[in-house]
Formats: sequence, structure tokens, C-alpha cells
Amino acid sequence: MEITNDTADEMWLRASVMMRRANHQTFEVNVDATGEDAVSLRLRSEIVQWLRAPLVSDSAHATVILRTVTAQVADGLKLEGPAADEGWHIHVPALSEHEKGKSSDPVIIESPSTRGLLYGFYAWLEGAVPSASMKPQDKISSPDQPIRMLDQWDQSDGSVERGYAGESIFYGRWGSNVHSEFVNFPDRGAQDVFRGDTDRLIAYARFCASVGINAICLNNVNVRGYAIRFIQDPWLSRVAQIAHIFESFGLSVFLSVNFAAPRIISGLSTLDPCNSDVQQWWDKTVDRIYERIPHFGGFVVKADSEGEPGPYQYGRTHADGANMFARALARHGGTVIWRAFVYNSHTDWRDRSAAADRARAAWENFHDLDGKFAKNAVLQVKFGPVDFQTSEPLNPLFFAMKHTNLIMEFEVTAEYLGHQIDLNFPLPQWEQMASWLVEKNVPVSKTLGLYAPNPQLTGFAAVSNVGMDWNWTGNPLAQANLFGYGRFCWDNNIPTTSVSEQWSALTFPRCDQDHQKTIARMLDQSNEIYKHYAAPLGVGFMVNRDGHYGPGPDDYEFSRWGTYHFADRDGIGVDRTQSNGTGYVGLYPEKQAKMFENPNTTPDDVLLFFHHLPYAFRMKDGRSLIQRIYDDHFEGAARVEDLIRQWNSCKKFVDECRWKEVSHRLLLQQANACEWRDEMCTFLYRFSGISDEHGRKINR
Ligand code: GCV
Repeated sequence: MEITNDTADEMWLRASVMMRRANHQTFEVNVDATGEDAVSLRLRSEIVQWLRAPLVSDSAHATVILRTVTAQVADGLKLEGPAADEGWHIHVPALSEHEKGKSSDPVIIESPSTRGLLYGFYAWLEGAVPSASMKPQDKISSPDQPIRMLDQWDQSDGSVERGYAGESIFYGRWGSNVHSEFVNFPDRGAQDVFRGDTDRLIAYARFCASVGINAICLNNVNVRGYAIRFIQDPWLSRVAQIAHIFESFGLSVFLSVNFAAPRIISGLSTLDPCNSDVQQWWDKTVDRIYERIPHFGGFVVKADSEGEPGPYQYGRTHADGANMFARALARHGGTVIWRAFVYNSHTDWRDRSAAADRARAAWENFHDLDGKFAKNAVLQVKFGPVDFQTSEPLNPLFFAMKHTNLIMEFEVTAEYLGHQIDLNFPLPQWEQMASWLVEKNVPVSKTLGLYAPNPQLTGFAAVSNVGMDWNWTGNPLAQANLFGYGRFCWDNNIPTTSVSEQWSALTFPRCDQDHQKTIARMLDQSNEIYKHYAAPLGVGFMVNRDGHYGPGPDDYEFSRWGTYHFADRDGIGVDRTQSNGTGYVGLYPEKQAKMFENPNTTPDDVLLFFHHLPYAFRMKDGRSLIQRIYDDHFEGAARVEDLIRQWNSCKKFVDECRWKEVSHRLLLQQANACEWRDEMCTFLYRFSGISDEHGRKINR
């Protein structure tokens, strides 16, 4: 297929596409990945398509050479870390000499693996674009994390749970725009179909690979409907076709499975993970999968959570559950990724005991199981203890599990962060979370996997944000979130500004540099702005229950979901201290526990997560708590106007389509921010009776 397709958006490859179109340079490329394996084939076809260049067998005359080497790539240059074999070294001769044809030196891209050559090739392609800030001369880079994964919450009926960019790119409904040969087996009366839009899947896989994503789970962790049967033929053969595309771009493919599949599919009377019939059922299922998908990555499992079945029903632990899958997968080199998002959603808001504190749930369910998981099992833990809120402290499980492979889980999709309507580039949040792991100057790249029984099984996973929308992500600027996630997985310390500037230069190559920087600045400010006008100071869950967009301060307050802010006439926040509250603070190591126990040393961002405080409480900056909340909400809403001004200044540099789409969404964001401001300020004024010192008008 052609690389670019005018009906689709090229995301951050736009600059490379433009360069390719304009390029009159002729390349001759020599690549030593000559095998017939999927990645080598893909690498060669990408080179030919992007450079319009012949592949030559003689490296002596080549202008670009891609070659596999050891980790010691050149004199004094060595690729390091647990994923060194995916790293690359690029040598670009000085541009001017090369351009003028004075240099006889070729561009050299080298890596210990073909996958690494593919990453190096994209990195060179991006860096070779004149307007991009990245111009490698002699650059060496390897990923900080071995697992860099995207989770699709796509469902077999074409919907995407928490998706804000249209229908699934993988699945659809009979009658919608799907390729007929991919329609499911009408004799079974199925309405759900594999969409069969191969071009779009190839494009998506390419985007993923271009930022170093190396694993993908193809379906939602809530496994419903026909998705339960993806592990069996005839559905499995369709999954295998999709897997083949992603594998060729270096991504391992995973499936989410339903713990109850043996009963649903084959009528087994028990699902007990220690029962040999159940084990055998999974063994056979896994064998069949590997016949179809020899490099299959493994399973992702959500169990005993939000209504999903799991081992608790049989008096077994989550380690028993995970290890059953691990045993079946180990025989083929596969991995089970077991989610730690397990909590009892049936609580009572009046109960303020430790047992009712949802923040404790993951820790309570898993800390005792440290060291009990199989070597090919990984525990996937959401970054915060509750649920992807705007501000949460790091989940204490990351400190407790010293003998377990761990993945830290994020959302690229903006479930609680504005649905890709409001501008929200969450890289600062992810970086903050990862940085909490840093201990005694050991960098994040090492701390997450420091104690992992298998150092290859550690890293990050995030829920993706793409769909069938023309620009992939609904809001064209939300493409930056996907790009940023890839960059962050690769380099855990990459500064936000450098990512936003890279992205903006690659995505808006027609913009002058000043305006590229303006767009980058909008991204850099956006997460902070959103935090200012949404739920205050880490209290969380004041969001509208009907979809999680916009304010709903009472929506979860008296429900059974265990997520309360406890605002009353005296104060607001959840007391999680050891001295007086749910004792959650005590789940942290001493240093952090000491900091969180005292409101004066707790970071403002998570103040109300840890403390129930009176409205008159003096903040570090001298303002009262209530005044700070009023001020933040007014400031947040006002700063959206500033985002609009900045975007307007870019108008003449941005194509009409993207300019209008973003403008429209910024106006919606403005309305949302004002609604948050007015609703929150009114809500807390009603409780506290304390007026805004500045006498600003609250509209409601
Ligand atoms: C896939 C939150 C989301 C759910 C999601 C769940 C999870 O509760 O709102 O949509 O379910 O997290 O991570 O499993």
C-alpha cells in the first residue's frame, strides 16, 4: 500500500511524508536484514517506500547502510539497558557535505536487532526532516523499558470503551463500513465483524513502531460478546491476520481473555484455576493460538473486578489465577499480564473504615502475593491507587512488590482528562508518577524493574486513544498524547517541552518555528490548566458519572463505587492518615508516609486525596483552602481563553481542516471549564458559606 493516503491523517509522520514527496535526492540502500521473517520484510518495504530507493547488495556504494551489530556499536559507543537489543546507533555525515555530494560517507543505521533497525530508520527519517529539531549526527539510543505497550479497549461490536475518536479501527457492526470478506461467519448469526481495513491497521502499526511501541493488546479487558471467542477459530484466524500486520512492525500481540471462557465456550462446570480440567482447557487453547500466531505475546486478564469473573469465586488467589495462564503460555514463551485493578465496588459512603477505602484495594489484594507469581507473569498496576484521576499519588504497590514483574499502567485516552475535547497533554503527569519511583538516585528506567524476577518483563502499558475519526484521535492535538507516550516509554526522563516541540515540528511542518513552539506551549500548559478547573487538589471523582466528562460533584458521592470526597459544611477531602483516617498513608515506605501524614508537607496536588481539611486551612502559599480552590477554578477557566488566543495566532499556518476542528473543541473546552468553575465554586460555597475574597461572580 502507498504510505500516505489523502483521506487519512499522517499524524507525526506528516513531515516525513512531505519530505519524501519533495525529495529529489537519490539513495542507494544496503540492508543486511535479508531474511524472510515479517520484520525484515517490513523493514525492506518501508525503506523502499519511504526513500523510493533501490536496495543494493553492495555496501561499498550505498548512501544508506542498515546493519545488525553487537551492542558495542562503535568505538566507545555501547547500547545499554534491559532492552539494549532494540536500541540503535545512527551516524549521519555532516549534512552539508552529504548534500553537496562531497562526502563519500554513507548514513549508517545499526542495531543488534532488525526491530531496532526499524526504530533507527524512523528516527533517522524524522531527524532528517529539515524543520525537525532532532538532527542526529552521531546518535545512540536504547529504550528504558523492555515493555512499551498499548491496550486497545476496542470491543467486537465496533465500540471502544472510553474511546473518543469514533469507532474501533479493528472491529465494526454488520452493515457499517466494513470489508465484506471480513464479515464474521453469518451462519452463526454474528452481527460483529472484523473491520478488515488493512490500510488503516498498517498505518496504525507504523505510527506505533515509529515511536518504539513494541506490544499491543487487541481487545478490551472487559471481554464481552464475540470477543470471548477470539481465542478460537474461526475468529482466531482473523486475529492472526491482524497479528501478522502488527508483528511485522515489531509489536508483540496480546489478547484480553475472559476468565470464564472455559465455561462460556465449552460448558466446563468449574473455572477453578487449580483444577486440572481448567488448566488443560487453557493449555489446549494456547497451543492452538500458537499454531496460528507463532510469536503471540500472551494474555491480559482483568479478574474479580467490576463484575468480571475471577479466582476469588473458587477461594483462590490472584496468583493462582495468573499462574494457571502463565503455565499454559510458558510452554510457548508467552506472558500473562494480570491487572491489579481489583476492588470491591459495593461500598457504603457512610463507612469510613480502612476496609471501605478504595485506594487501599490494589494493595490489600496483592501485596501478600509478592513473589508468588510465575516468572512469565506480570502484574499491571494503574499508576494511582484509584482510577486514572487528574491527580493521584503513586500506587504504593510499586514499593511493596519486590519480587514481582511490574507494568505501570496509564491512559492515553482521556477518560477523566477531558475526552479529547479539552486539550490535555498528560506527559507531565506520567513523568511525575515515574519520578516518584526514583530512590537514592537510581533512575526510573532501573527502579521499575529493579527487583523483577525477569528484567525483560517490566515497563509501561497505556490505553490507546485512536479510532476511525479522520484524524485518528478526534482532536488533532490529542495525537501528541500517543506520540508522547511512545517517547516517554522509550526515554523515561525526556523533558515535556522537548516532546511537544518535536511533535509539533513533525506534525505541523508548514508552520514557522515560532508557531510550532506556540502549539508546543499550548500542550505543555494544558494538563495544569485542566487540573485547575476540574476536581480540586487530588480529591478526585467529582466528575459526571454519565460518561466522565464535566462536573458532577455529587454523582459518585452517595453511590456504591467507593469514591468519595466527603465535602460537608466543615471541610473537604478524604482522611487517609494513620493517626486519624483509613491508614492508607501507612502503606507507603517511611519517607513517603511521613510526608503524606502531615498536610503541611503533602504536595498540594494530592492534598485532599490524603486529608479532610477545614475550608479555612492555610495552604503553603498563605491562602485559605477554599480561596485556593476558587482561585484555581477561575484561573483554569481564564487560561482556556489564553489557549484559544494562542491557537488563533496559528491560523494562517495550519490547514483549515485541523484549524477548525481544534478551534471547535477549544470552544467546547471553554464552556466545560466555565461549567466546572461555576459548579464547583457554587457547590463549595453552599457548604462552606465562605465567599470568594475577590467577589467574582459565580453564574449558577
Ligand atoms: C475497561 C475504569 C473505567 C472502565 C475500565 C476500568 C478498567 O473503571 O471507567 O471503563 O474498564 O477502569 O481499567 O478496567
